[in-house]
Amino acid sequence: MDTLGKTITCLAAIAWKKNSLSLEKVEVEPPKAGEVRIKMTSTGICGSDDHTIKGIISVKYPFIPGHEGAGIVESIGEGVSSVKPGDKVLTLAVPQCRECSACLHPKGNFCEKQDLLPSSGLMLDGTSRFTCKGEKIYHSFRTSTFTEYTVVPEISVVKIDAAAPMDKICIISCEVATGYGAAVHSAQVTPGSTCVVFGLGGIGSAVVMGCKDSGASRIIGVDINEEKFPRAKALGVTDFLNPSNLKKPVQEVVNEMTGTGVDFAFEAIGLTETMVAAWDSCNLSHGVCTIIGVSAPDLKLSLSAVEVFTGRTLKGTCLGDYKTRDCFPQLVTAYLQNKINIDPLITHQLPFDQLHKAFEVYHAGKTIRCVLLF
Ligand code: PAD
Ligand code: ZN
Repeated sequence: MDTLGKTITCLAAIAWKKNSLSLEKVEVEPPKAGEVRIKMTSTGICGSDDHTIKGIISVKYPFIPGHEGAGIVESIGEGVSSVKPGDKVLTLAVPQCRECSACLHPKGNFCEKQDLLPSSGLMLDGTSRFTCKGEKIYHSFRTSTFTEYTVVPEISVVKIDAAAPMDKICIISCEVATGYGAAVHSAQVTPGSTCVVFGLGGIGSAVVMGCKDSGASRIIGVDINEEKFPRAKALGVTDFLNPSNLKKPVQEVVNEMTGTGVDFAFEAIGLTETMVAAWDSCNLSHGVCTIIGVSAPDLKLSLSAVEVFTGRTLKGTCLGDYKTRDCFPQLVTAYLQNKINIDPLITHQLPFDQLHKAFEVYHAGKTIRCVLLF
């Protein structure tokens, strides 16, 4: 069927309000200038999607969730030059415009054209490409991957190697870049170092993989769900802590176990109490605490002020600090060349129309990543 220039009616997930997700027939308009319409092939369920559906990350309702996506370009709008119909692509929750202060800074990656903080739910021209039952539907992160077709700005999409296996590769656009990248690129974990990872879900598991690949000698994994421990052990966790079973705060236990606190701590949950615990688990002089988890916008961290001057580093990271369009294709190539093995990070795959089942297994704490296939 020739879809070029036409509105496509297809299946999509819509969050009409907080905690309500339903599969609907939606109309997806053709891409405007500088935009790309993608036929999705796979998308992962990330903790951040759960945050948007629950309203922890503030978004506009009704919207189509999803950001960790892979697909094939169906059509392009006027002026688009970096991708063409038929290209395999990844969607980018943080774009790379290559013009703003973040993109021009050698280390910056939080492009000013991002739509997370704050979220407009609209394309760059201030309009939406989705409607359902006559109502305008908002985008999320300008990616909205829980749909058979989506429209994204050209700066939010990148072409990848044509040999990439589309049923797996979607997780490189968030889980792998974020978690693996937090260890190998943001914190730059050193050989022989000690690490603690708070949260052993999708992102935390990818952090563990990055710590292990960087040669960490001890990796302490912290999670309240012990079902996560066997897989985390296979990825490289050497010691486990379940804070619910401890008689003292988890950071005290980490400090006792390591003697002086860890060299590298990571928070991959999104709770202020675990962010503070990660910070307090770090070696006072040189420990590096990397916050990955996303919390609600009104929350504040409370840290002991006198313990800040001692030399520790507190750092946040978004998508592993990678410049997304420059670096994500390289991560895909690294996977194809067997330099990173992302396969153990995917524990479940389900057809897209079983989205509700996928969220059930996610909420039951059974998954590392569940990938939906179109
Ligand atoms: P997930 O739900 O797969 O994993 C969260 C894990 O935390 C689960 O294993 C839970 O059992 C565990 N957990 C929950 N509460 C506690 C607690 N009190 N103590 C210990 N463990 C606990 O989510 P995810 O791994 O996909 O995402 C994790 C966070 O990372 C989430 O906040 C998400 O928004 C954030 C994220 N950040 C970026 C970024 O670029 N910074 C990208 C993607 C996700
Ligand atoms: Zn994500």
